[in-house]
Amino acid sequence: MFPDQRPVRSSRFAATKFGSKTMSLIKFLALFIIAIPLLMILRLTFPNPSSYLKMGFDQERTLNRMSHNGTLIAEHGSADSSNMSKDKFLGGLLAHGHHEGSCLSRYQSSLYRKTSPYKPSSYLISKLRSYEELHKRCGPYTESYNRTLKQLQLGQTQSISSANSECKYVVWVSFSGLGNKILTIASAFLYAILTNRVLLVDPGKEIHDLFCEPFPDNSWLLPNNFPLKSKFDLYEQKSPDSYGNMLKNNILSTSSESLPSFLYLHLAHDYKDHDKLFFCDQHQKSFSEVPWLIMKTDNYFVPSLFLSPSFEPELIRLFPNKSTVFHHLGRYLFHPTNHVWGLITRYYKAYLEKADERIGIQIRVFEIEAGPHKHVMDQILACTLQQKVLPEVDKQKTFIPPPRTSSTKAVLMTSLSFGYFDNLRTIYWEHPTITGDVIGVYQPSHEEYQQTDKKSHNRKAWAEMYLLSLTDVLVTSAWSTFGYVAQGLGGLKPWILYKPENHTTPNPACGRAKSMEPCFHAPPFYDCKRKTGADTGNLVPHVRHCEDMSWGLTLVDTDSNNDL
Ligand SMILES: Nc1nc2c(ncn2[C@@H]2O[C@H](COP(=O)(O)OP(=O)(O)O)[C@@H](O)[C@H]2O)c(=O)[nH]1
Ligand SMILES: [Mg+2]
Repeated sequence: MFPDQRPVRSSRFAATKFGSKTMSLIKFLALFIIAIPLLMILRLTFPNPSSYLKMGFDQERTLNRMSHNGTLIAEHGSADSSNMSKDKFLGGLLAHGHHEGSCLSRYQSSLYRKTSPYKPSSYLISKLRSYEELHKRCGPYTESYNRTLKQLQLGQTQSISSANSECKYVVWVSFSGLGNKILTIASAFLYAILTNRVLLVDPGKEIHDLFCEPFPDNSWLLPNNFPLKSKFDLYEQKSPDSYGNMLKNNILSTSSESLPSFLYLHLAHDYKDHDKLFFCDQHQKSFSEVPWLIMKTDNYFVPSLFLSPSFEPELIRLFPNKSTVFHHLGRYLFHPTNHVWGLITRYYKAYLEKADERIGIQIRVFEIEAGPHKHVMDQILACTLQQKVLPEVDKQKTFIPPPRTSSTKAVLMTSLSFGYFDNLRTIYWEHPTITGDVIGVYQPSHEEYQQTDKKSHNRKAWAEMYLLSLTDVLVTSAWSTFGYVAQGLGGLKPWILYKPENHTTPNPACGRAKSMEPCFHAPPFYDCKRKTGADTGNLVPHVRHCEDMSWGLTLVDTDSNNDL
């Protein structure tokens, strides 16, 4: 201790003793002066403080309860809450600059999902940011949009040299089931990125009700007064405006000197050989300057883009892990609106959150007769028991004392019918499991049949796909795009229930998917270079045939480090 410190301390002491009431008053005034501007700033930043505080409280509660990799998060959530806040933008995938309250799911999804082990590449992130810039510049009602629209309204045919519009578009036409819609929007978006086009989405009856706007500064929805909109429903395989039919009828040849202002691309499951030339580089080049491409598809056509020599290098830079295309694009594009987010979070908190393990079972039956079918129920049991997704029950005993290590498993079943769920739930209620595990079985809805035009039906379908994607282990049905969406968003390689033939349970009942990627159900089998038929599932190691559909194509990773 230095001698000159002592007087200072004693004088401080004297000051404390001196007029303590006066000091308190000064402190109070100082605090008051500091607090007023602070309160004003808070008030301006969060106009509704009660909702903000409540949101923070809810998030904290979720953090404290959620389990990651089977272990409960620390009571105060400190380690994982920093992890979570770091991942709020999904490793840079999501842009800053959105209004959070208008789309709670965008930044709250990280509270319900495990952090993805698959990181988006920095190249993908930079491409998304530059796409957002392009969309801002060219989106609906911008000057560029209005100018490009004029060409369409005048029905102009333009010379290739004068084409070069500043903004070019791919218009996605609403078509098919919700699962297909989600997969095809992602495909069209990737195509837009690869070709420097702007994606505009036909809102149909439900898009705006189900999904938040994905891009920060301008809408992705095609304006209602778009001149060709009334034709969308009429577009089909035989449409004379389609690229395939124009080629076939020699109205448009690849060496054509002039370009139409728009082309209809028919890429639906019933498309013909001329339509499939879309996937050939020389044809891509021929319509690269057409300002408006109108696309109708029910197919996840991404795997075939990887077979194009002009797209492939860019695709591999964007997705070094090839099987993560839908995983990243899906998480970037599809954020449930607040209404659907309510369906998801209430259900999750009520039935799934507290379990040690969450198991999703998605049952989609492509039979004409209404279910439930015995061969399907047998298949569900054979698959889940043989693959140890669920424990066996002991039908002889009425009670087995649970061992110390027993866990609770929440099974989320989704299906149009009630019967499969009712059956499984009854089995685990009436009998104890041999492991002592306690199994809860839950099904959010049973809508009986597809009701594409009904708002509440579509909301439930989207909520259920999303809920399935929040599970730890997933069982899906072959051929189902509903299941593909769940596996892709969740980053899960599901057990696939193989498609039953002749009302018979398949043997084996299911198999593990090689990839979390969706399957392209109707790919072309054509070698564009040699102009001859080819098995496109056998050309490169990362484009293979799907497990659930032998002629389909899917992306797989070939490196062992991606085998997560
Ligand atoms: N809520 C709900 N709807 C379903 C379910 N399965 C099928 N649907 C409805 O039927 C439609 C089927 O089309 P899609 O999503 O393309 O799935 P896919 O037919 O299995 O490929 C869904 O979009 C829903 O409208 C289900 O498990 N739950
Ligand atoms: Mg479908």
